[in-house]
Amino acid sequence: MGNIETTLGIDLSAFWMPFSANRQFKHAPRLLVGAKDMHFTAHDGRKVLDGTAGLWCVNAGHGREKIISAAKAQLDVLDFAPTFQLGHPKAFEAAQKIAALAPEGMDHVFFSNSGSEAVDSALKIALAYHRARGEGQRTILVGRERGYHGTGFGGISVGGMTNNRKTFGNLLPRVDHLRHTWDIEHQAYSRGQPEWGAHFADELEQRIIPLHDASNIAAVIVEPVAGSTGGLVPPKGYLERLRAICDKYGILLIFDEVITGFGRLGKPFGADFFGVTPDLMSFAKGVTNGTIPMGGVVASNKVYDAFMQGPEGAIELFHGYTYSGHPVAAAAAVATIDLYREEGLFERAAAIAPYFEQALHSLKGLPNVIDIRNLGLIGVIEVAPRPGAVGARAFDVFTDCYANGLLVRPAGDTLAMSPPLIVEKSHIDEMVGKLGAALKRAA
Ligand code: PXG
Repeated sequence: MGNIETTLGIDLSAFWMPFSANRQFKHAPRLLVGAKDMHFTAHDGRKVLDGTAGLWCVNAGHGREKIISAAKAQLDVLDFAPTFQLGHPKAFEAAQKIAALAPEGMDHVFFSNSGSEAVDSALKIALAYHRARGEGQRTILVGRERGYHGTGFGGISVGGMTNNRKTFGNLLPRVDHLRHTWDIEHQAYSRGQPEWGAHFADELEQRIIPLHDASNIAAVIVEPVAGSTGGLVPPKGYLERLRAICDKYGILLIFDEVITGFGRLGKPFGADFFGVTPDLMSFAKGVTNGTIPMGGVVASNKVYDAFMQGPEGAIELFHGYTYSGHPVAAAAAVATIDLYREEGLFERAAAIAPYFEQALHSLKGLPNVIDIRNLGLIGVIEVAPRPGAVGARAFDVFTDCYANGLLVRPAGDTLAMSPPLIVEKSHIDEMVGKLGAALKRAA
């Protein structure tokens, strides 16, 4: 520990790191001090290939001049302005850009500062929507096992990741969960969407609705592709069925697009990729290319219009954040979305996805690999857990890759890759080569 601290002249003790083994990290730190395009620079000057776009957010690659200069220019003009009963131009411009990118009929954007706040905002909008329409008894929120919706109390309640939930209980009182959509027996090594498993959506109509009655259910929230839990790709037809059942019973469908938004699947949103339009979409991460925190909710016109009733002077939604539509974040979002379009990065992701898929699946047959899943620029390798030590093998692969100049993301016994959309074939070859070598060593 002394080495890095002496080299960099910093003390690591004060920062209580999120989702991290603090003591282990502080004994063997991995510090990143710079980044450009596809690479981080580690504290010792080594280049580390960013196989994960940071945490699934730096979709245009690091250090993009256009975004950085837009944020700097905004700071010079207007560092902060409230958006409660006041406004500033960039927030409106950013909302307009996001709405233009979103599926048809989804023209309104509520801003938060993170994905967790985006999810909690979406859940609150769903509850308030039903109340505004005189169906205030619709308060049940339905999530899914292995879902990740951030770490707010709403998000962990509808989420389905055990470690995130067990300590904090199920704090929303009225929540249920669909089962997750992964089944190794029928789906292992699917390339893209599994053929089998659309029927998992029927649980909504066959178990959840009969149990609670549809008249009490506000919304169903799912990630189009479950990201953090290990890239669970929806079976063909699954999301379509969820949409149809929600429509039949007046239940709102929320897509949590925090990972799938802004080009990860080669389209603006997962909704576009799958051709299924939700009522609400939460987003974050790629909206500013990770430069400045920002998240939000895109609402369908149906939802928004339900609020725009009654006296004009009435506040329609008692919800918001000091930094909703922060000028610097809004400026970064505008520049980011322009950059995605100018460089055709979503199309680029779609074009290189088949190469990525082919490369990933070449790892089949390596020691302990039990499944490989992919869609767009999401790729996940699942390894068998070591007996009595869940996650240890994947963590070893992660540290081995890092030591050899590649960043991958371990979660349980999966290793996720989600490179920036500027990734080249040579980067993909390097990623798969280094990961393969680490997998062999991690036996
Ligand atoms: N929804 C989804 C689908 C997410 O993936 C959030 C909400 C929460 O976003 P914030 O900005 O509050 O963190 C996320 C976040 C990983 C990893 O390793 C994934 C996330 C965050 C950190 C790590 O998979 N996703």
